[in-house]
Amino acid sequence: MNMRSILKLGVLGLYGAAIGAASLALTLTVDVKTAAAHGERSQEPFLRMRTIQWYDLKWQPKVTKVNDIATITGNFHLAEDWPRAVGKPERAFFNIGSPSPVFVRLSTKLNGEPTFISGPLQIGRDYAFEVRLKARIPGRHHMHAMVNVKEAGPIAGPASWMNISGNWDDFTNPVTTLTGKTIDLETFNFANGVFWHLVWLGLGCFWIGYFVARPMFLPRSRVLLAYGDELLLDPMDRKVGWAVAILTCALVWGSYRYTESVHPYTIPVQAGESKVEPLPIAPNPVAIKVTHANYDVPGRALRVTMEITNNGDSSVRIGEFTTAGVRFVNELGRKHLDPDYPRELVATGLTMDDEGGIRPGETKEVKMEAKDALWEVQRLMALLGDPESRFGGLLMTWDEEENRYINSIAGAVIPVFTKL
Ligand SMILES: [Cu+2]
Repeated sequence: MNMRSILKLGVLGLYGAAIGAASLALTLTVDVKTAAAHGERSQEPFLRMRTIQWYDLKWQPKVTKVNDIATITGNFHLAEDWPRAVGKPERAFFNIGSPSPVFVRLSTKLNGEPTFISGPLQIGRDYAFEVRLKARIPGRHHMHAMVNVKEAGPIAGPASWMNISGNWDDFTNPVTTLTGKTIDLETFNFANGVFWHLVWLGLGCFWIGYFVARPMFLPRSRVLLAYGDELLLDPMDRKVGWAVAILTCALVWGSYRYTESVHPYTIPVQAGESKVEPLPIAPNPVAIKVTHANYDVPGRALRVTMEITNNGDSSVRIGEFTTAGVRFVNELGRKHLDPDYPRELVATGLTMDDEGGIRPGETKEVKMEAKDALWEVQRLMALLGDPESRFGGLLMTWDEEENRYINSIAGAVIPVFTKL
């Protein structure tokens, strides 16, 4: 290495140090606020529109005190038009998306069954969920229902703001063990956890440090490759190796013996697979075939042409189109809208070319328009940049007896820049 490159490296190093010092100083002097949302809008539209389709979500109550119980309930449908690019829900886990553990999740039920491990979910079917939460950290939190799908990642549903008041220090999470002892999970064996982290961290650091202090990994590896291991075999290395191996085994064996003597009755953490039957298929006299769809870019409107067949004996009318948690409603849909649903996810611009409804036995072509700035605000129309530009969502219709029918619809979207 010549003088010039040493100088160059030195200057580079100085730059690095200066940037590090500057960012540290900035963090300390500027009042850095924590992020309030999760970037859910940057999740690809096909993930939000054509995988898990959420409906009837409720967050109750929206204001709690530390230690109070809240619930999130609702339903979801697994879209028939599940994208090819997304892993199939053969192993899925229902969860809640929140900014750190602001609530403690006490229980999760899918279709009434306790679900604490992952398992398969069926495409084309529906599930009802109920999550019980205990308020832990005060603040205003954005709480999402969420399904983690293996090979697809977390698929976040709509969120509502939930407020927690009070003091974090007052939080307790008591449980009664099998032997009748009551412990507080918030603080139970905290020091023990820290102790064991330090023990293994210390041993690991010693092990790496010992070999780093001898010739470093790369020179060792080159010697090994060139001359074999004879040259590298130091009697001291062998002794240290044996000592660490014996110490590790002794620590593992001893700590297990000790734990068994202190807690003689334990059960392992449960693994396996949850097997939850989907909700029974509800009778639905409405059949829908999407024949054409386009998105009016300047007008911010999705226009869908559908052939709707009513096989029932009462005429039906469209009231809501919901996608990615955004609910487009007309007057009929608004009548059935939960007033507690987050306002920022409700759009009123749902219209039909003919509001007359579909009579029993009739097959009718309906042109629906869902128009709102939310398409852009929620960045849903980023789907026009995808190699597979398809929309998806749930279309809700009501008959004259106020029965609701839900159809999952999907289709290719063509962008247009003028009204056709
Ligand atoms: Cu959020």
